[in-house]
Amino acid sequence: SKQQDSTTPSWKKVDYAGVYKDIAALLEDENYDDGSYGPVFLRLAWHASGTYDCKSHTGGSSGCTIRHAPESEHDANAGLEVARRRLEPLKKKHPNISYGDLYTLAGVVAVQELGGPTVKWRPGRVDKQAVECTPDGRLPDAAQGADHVRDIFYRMGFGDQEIAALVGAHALGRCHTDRSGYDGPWNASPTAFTNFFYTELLDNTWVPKKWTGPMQFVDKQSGAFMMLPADMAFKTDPRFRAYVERYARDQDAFFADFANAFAKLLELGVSFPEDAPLYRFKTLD
Ligand code: DDH
Repeated sequence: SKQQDSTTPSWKKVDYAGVYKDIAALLEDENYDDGSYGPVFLRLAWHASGTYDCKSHTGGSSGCTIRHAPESEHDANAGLEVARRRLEPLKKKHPNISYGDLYTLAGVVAVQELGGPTVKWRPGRVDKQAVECTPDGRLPDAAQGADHVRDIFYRMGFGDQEIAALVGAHALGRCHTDRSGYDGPWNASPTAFTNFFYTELLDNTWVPKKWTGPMQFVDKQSGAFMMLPADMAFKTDPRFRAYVERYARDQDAFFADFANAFAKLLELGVSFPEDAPLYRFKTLD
């Protein structure tokens, strides 16, 4: 009834399994990148969430300020308008979903539909206005090493094992010279969620790329795959490396730890309604 409709919070009026399916239907496009929007959807979900500061309790996916300038224009977010534009028709189709819920759910869909683990997810984020944008500099700088990576992720409230698991997302997608300035994919199957970030990191000899672009590494043998300076920290730092060795050996351990750390990332700083259900969505087939 009308009465019920006006008292029901908007997050309860959304068919989230339906949104999941609609996002999944947007993943494939043979003319885009390696054929899937999954990697850039995942990067959007992560950058929407990774601004969290556990001391001031600011940032995170809750307000979804990543869609507003100036946060949308921070260097780290270059190229994410591609993902936002692709998802926009779903905001029209499901007007009661918040952007924070839509973008984080897109990350879950990407992980699951590209062959990764099931990721628990809850709705109920409430969008905020541009005045609440987070300051620049909260996301990691790819040019730096282990100390910087720890500073950034400890600020979100993560420990070394969780950080090492999260960076395994770099099995997916690629770097774009017109976005970050870096170039190339991390492995030969950038649209499959695997533990290849760890196996490639350990199995290859990585040498500085000879070019005029920013300092990055390429595999010595083929020159086809890349690592960021910040990625190399997971090979050179002994405490990170212990997890890298485990995840390279044991994909199930990686999937389990990634699923937990990624679900936590998407919830940083969010105060969910008490009755928000926890979803475990089924993959499409
Ligand atoms: Fe990342 N990432 N990321 N990343 N990331 C880039 C691409 C992708 C760093 C830098 C870059 C995570 C952690 C880190 C994904 C997911 C995740 C690019 C290239 C840079 C640079 C962007 C471009 O040119 O298009 C750094 C530094 C870190 C770190 O210090 C740990 C995490 C935690 C995740 C996650 O999802 C949990 C994905 C996916 C991509 C590929 C995007 C695409 O369009 O393809």
